[in-house]
Amino acid sequence: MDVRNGMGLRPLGTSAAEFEQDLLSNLYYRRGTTVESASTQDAYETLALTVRDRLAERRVRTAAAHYAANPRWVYYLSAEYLLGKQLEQNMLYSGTDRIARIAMKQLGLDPDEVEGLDVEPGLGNGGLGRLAACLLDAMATLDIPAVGYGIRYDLGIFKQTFKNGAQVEKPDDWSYQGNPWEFPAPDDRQTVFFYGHTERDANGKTCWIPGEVVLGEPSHMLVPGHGTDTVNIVRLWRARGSESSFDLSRFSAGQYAEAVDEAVHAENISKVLYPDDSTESGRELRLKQQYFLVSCSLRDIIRRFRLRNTDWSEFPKKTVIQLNDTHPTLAIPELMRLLVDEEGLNWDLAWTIVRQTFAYTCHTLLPEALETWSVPMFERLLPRHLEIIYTINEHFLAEVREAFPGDVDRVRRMSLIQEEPDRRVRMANLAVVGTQAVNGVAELHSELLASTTLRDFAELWPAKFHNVTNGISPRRFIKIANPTLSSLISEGLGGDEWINDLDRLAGLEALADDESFRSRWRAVKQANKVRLGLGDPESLTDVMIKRFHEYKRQQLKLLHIITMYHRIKANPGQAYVPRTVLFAGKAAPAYHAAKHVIRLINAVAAVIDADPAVSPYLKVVFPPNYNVTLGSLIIPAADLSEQISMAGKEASGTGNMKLALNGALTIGTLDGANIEIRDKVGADNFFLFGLDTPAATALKNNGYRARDHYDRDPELRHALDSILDGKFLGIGREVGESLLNWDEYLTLADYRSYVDAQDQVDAAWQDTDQWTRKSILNTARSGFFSADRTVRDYAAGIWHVNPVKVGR
Ligand code: T68
Repeated sequence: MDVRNGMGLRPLGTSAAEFEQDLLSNLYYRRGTTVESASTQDAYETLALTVRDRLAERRVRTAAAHYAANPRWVYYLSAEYLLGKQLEQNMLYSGTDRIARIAMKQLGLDPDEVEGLDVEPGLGNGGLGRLAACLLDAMATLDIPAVGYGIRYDLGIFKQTFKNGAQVEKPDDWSYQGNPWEFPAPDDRQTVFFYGHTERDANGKTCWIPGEVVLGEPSHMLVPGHGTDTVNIVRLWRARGSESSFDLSRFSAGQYAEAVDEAVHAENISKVLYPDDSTESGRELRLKQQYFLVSCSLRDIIRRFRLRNTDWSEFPKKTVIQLNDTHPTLAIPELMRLLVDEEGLNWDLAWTIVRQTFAYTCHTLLPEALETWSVPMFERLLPRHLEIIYTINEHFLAEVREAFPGDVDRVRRMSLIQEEPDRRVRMANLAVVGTQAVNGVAELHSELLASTTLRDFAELWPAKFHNVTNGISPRRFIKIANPTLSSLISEGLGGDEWINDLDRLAGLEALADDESFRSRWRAVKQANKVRLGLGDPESLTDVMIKRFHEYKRQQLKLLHIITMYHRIKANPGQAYVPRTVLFAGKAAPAYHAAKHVIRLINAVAAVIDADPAVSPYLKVVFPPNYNVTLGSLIIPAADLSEQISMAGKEASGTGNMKLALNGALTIGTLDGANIEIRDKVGADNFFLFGLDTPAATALKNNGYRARDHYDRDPELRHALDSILDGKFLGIGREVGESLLNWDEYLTLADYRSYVDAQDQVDAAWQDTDQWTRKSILNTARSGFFSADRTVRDYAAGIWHVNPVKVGR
């Protein structure tokens, strides 16, 4: 029921004229200005509020429906969210995109200029953070009662700039102008403890006496579903000093810095997102962030539980908490602490509840990316949690000893505490022990998890291990990102139901053989290249967009570019397939090897650009500051998708799915979700190369020598020599030397196979009709990679939740 009826509130209109009225009203009452004197920022904020108001009503109804249903909830805990810009999405979901633009024009405002002020909240690093956003979108679209919990970092992922081709990081003060999408909820603030010590009272009850107290203040953003009235929320916590943290006496004594010391210290917790990708920073502040997120969120979850329930035994029936990697794993000992110390439950009952409540998604295989925390630091910061972890470990290791009598080595490997070379808490082990389900993010990844990284655990509890292949939001990554292709698809399929039912794209298969459809498909791709601002729309647009990491092998792509360069130099007269190679992505600020690769790419780009014999055929571009917004512009323009990680290293990848969905053909290894993409789109429509996981593992185990490949392959030698000889502005020797002398990720071993596959790409490109057919088939067969399917898999296999329909 529309709550507003009972409140005597007028429903918001759906016409452009009514929208215009509401714009004027919001401009006047919320911004305190008029059309004549409004700045573009005023106009933007007003537009955002006017759109937001139209979702607020759905939000109220959603909350009412959820309250009435008292359903089983999904709580998604993630240290990162890459939500992307909100305005365009919220206009689409509220059905106001058309009327908003008409209304703005009526008021003499330039819609593009106004919408251009929308800022992307960059509260994540890469795939893991974007996955969280795609899953929230799909949960709302599928009417699943869900709340996302995260941290409201003041500074998001750094802004990347280049200085002399090298990455330079700038802070990202994303909400400097405010954030109109956010609803602050200071009433729901929570208190978080750190440091201190534990004491036991006469009854043996444990009490934690904290050394620092910090407040967590929540605000939420709306997470609307598409084609439904459900509007869920993502609740983000910001750290605040408590009232007593401001030292008035010091201030009065003129000690201004000291007066705010404690408050600043507290607020630093949510100051900045750690820009690490797969490497543990080891900083205490990061552990503090993790506990801050977990402590605030769990108390909020319990507060919500109590709105409708009283009995703790109901808790796991009403609650499933999904841990997005190990970052929120402290939720396991924290819930134990709340149940045992604060609620007085006995240990066994509490442990049963905890285990039934949690599920854990693992996003990596790299052993160096598995989080561990030094015991002394952990003990100082979270003394009670360490005791709890020790007790969990005692019980758990007893279980292991019983299942595998005499297997001391296994006990040592599985322990929640690493003993050598130093004592550390192993978060992945804790996450497996404290949950009812563990999943990898693509078929291969889940198999490798169970057979390598988490093998001991899979042997103990085989039924606990699941696969849920990642997916992407079709709303954001085709409907919004690629409007022209979306229109063509809707026309071809006779409707736009495919946006919420992506398997329907299969209907495009028949059109792949239709000459006129193919030529329109091509025209869309070309228009998207023009929109992106790349030179020649006829050239093959070859894109590698992702975080910079050695295992992802941007350096392999670079060796191929240098090889093309040498071939053109050696035979300038010949005809070559013109290519525009586009790189985009950030390197962690402390990851020097990755930053050297960035610098070398920019140097190679400059050398090629300055060479008139080569530049007509080859262009390398590297726009800075890759983010969701830039990705949404690049992906629709891509012809070729580079997914060239060393087999067995990329857990899944999701950019690979976005590119295939938008009609790019993949050149890739048998890694992560590439395998499933190839299975779906067909081997003929995918360029496969390189060693598979068993072959790569065997090669590494049998003493890999990169130099053998260098010695044997003249083209490879030429490419590497040119780097080592400083032919590219003297940049990149570190890259060359690391490849030649070590090559951790088998770049040289895969070089020949990769370059040959690229030659096949060139040959295929020359048959325009065939290429377009393959492109259409890639889109037609990508339905599986919808995040809606991913969420259905979680719902059926792990969460066991049902949708709740929001009534009118
Ligand atoms: C990515 N992981 C995987 N990690 O690399 C990718 N790590 O294969 C997968 O598709 C994606 O997760 C979604 O499952 C990450 O993005 C991080 O960003 C990260 C951040 C902090 C610490 C460790």
